[in-house]
Amino acid sequence: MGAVSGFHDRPLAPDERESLRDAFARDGAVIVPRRASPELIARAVAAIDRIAAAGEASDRSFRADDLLPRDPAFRDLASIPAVLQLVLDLVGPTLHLAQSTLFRRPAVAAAADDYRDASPWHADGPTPNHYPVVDGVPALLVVKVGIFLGDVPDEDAGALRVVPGSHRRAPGTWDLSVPTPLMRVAGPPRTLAVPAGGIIAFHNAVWHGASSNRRSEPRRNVYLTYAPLWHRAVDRDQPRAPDGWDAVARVLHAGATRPERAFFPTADELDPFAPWRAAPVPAHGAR
Ligand SMILES: O=C(O)CCC(=O)C(=O)O
Repeated sequence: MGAVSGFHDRPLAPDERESLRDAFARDGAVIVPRRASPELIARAVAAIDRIAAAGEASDRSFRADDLLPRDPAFRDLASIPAVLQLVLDLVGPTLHLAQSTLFRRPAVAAAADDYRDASPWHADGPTPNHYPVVDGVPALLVVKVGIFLGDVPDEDAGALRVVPGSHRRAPGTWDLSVPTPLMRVAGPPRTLAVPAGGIIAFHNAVWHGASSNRRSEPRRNVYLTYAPLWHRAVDRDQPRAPDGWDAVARVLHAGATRPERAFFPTADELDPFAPWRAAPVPAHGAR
């Protein structure tokens, strides 16, 4: 999970693209060899502090979603060429942000009872059904990109930790009944230390977590979840069809309903198209 060389405006060279793709396939997480410049970091930090101060007491850990409308700095962070190159290589030719989230995590005891103070080990995606399993392994549906706006050298600073290779284990092989399920998953965790502006990309199925920040400086970062266009947004409402539209028109208008945690349309919601479809929609996990 290699070294960082250069700021965010420098695209990846072809050999960097290839080695990142290989490392991502093997480990399920990579450090992108670019970082946000000090100028972009300063703007993003100012935006996060402003939003956090308006939203909650500053000694609490803080989270906000749907970032792009909130500040141009978030739009710049979401448009980093190296990240777009990597995500397009991994996810396919169309993209949107299914979710964007900021964290501001100060080191205070007051935050210790707050889930945002730390993130327990987990894999991302719909709960409890998970993303589909294809050929025995969880499909790559989204790539989550964490951009850290200060130095995060170790666990004391709240560094992201991953279990490399855990994205290649199907949900049925996870043992959630033990206190440290990761130990039954794939292998030992790895701490991803990054410099200020550092960028980490990871697979939806890779096990990850982060400990509390025990340093004096808050850990500020954003997580950007890049997904194919058909994947639903998780942090903002789908458009709603007016009452009275028929089922086909409602689905065409981006979904008739938005059940809680609906990451993609369910088979039920696609039913209106059944009469015109050549073959039934396969169930999740089916070949
Ligand atoms: O706290 C963190 O940095 C990790 C956040 C996380 O695991 C998540 O958003 O899925």
